[in-house]
Amino acid sequence: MKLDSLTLHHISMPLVSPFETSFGVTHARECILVSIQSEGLTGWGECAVDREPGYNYETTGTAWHILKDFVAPRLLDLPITDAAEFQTRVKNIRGHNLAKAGVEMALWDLHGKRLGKSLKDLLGGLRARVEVGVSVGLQENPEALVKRVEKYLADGYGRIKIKIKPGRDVGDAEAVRRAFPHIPLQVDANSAYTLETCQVLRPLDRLKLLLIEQPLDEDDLWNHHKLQKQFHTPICLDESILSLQHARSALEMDACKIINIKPGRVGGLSQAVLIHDLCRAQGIPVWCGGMLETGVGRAANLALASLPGFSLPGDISASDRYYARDITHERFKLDPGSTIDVPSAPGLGVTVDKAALKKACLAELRLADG
Ligand code: OSB
Ligand code: MG
Repeated sequence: MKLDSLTLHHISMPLVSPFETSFGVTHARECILVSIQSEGLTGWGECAVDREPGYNYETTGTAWHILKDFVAPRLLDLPITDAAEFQTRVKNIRGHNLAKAGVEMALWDLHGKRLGKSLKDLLGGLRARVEVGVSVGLQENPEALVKRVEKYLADGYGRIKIKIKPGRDVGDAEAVRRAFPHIPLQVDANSAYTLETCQVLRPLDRLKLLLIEQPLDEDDLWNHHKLQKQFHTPICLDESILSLQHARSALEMDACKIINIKPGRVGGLSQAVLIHDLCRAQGIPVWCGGMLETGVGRAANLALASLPGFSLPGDISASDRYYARDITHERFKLDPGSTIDVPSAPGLGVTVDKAALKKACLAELRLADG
């Protein structure tokens, strides 16, 4: 199909409460939504970047530049059919996975709308609803954390993840475990440790955690291997896995026992599916991570998590855990059994609320051929 235009929407979405990790505090989520217009249809995608390069090197600023100056020109001058062709077109743009993934998502949405098929069906998803958990940011102190966890459990979340950082790790995890001896619990360090400073985490091995997520630097696969030998608890990689090849290497060197798959981080849903397939073939559990997405990105995460290898609950919480007003008309709600329904309408299965978009918009740029 020939694309008529591609529009970038830089938006800022206030969170219902600040989200603190080892790399900083987020009060409002900034990201870039991409809309693609073609043959009377519009496809939407979300670049899960943030204002600051805390999670990885990409920001709303870098994504804007890469999309405007390099990705859009490769799409607008020639017709394009699908995600595979998109990946070929952008192959000589190194890195910038979050930026690319947002455009790929918009193409998937468009493709689904043209065929009248949901993204879940296009990707080969099997489940109509997926099991989810909640990611809890760092709180003032362990007591406040226990209170916050108690509230999410009361809301119906069946799996809790807490963020940790040096000085706020074993004490926090022990407090939650003491208060709730039997809940499925995991921790996420977002690369805040080294192999040396990680030794303080040894007591975590007695807390029956599901996993320890990304303790070391993203480029430190070999030390994750050494660390995994020291811990019984599975190490799960997030930031380290940017491609199918990274996943292969990590598994081959036993750098982890579980992989967190985020479509943005790996450059798109097509790569995410390939990593899922690899892990499934090797019996490695995967789960769908989150980046505080709006309803657009959340819809894609739900579709991805409906694939059969996603055997652990995803970081895909209900809309009200993030935003008082989301960017989509549809709001995702938590159902019994700690599940959320996977959208079944064509494409992503969500519609963008134009008034909400206008309110959240910081900048908009429409790019067309010629
Ligand atoms: O490391 O998984 C992470 C949010 C932003 C950036 C990185 C991460 C997270 C989360 C929140 O943990 C997951 C979510 O609920 O979207
Ligand atoms: Mg993580």
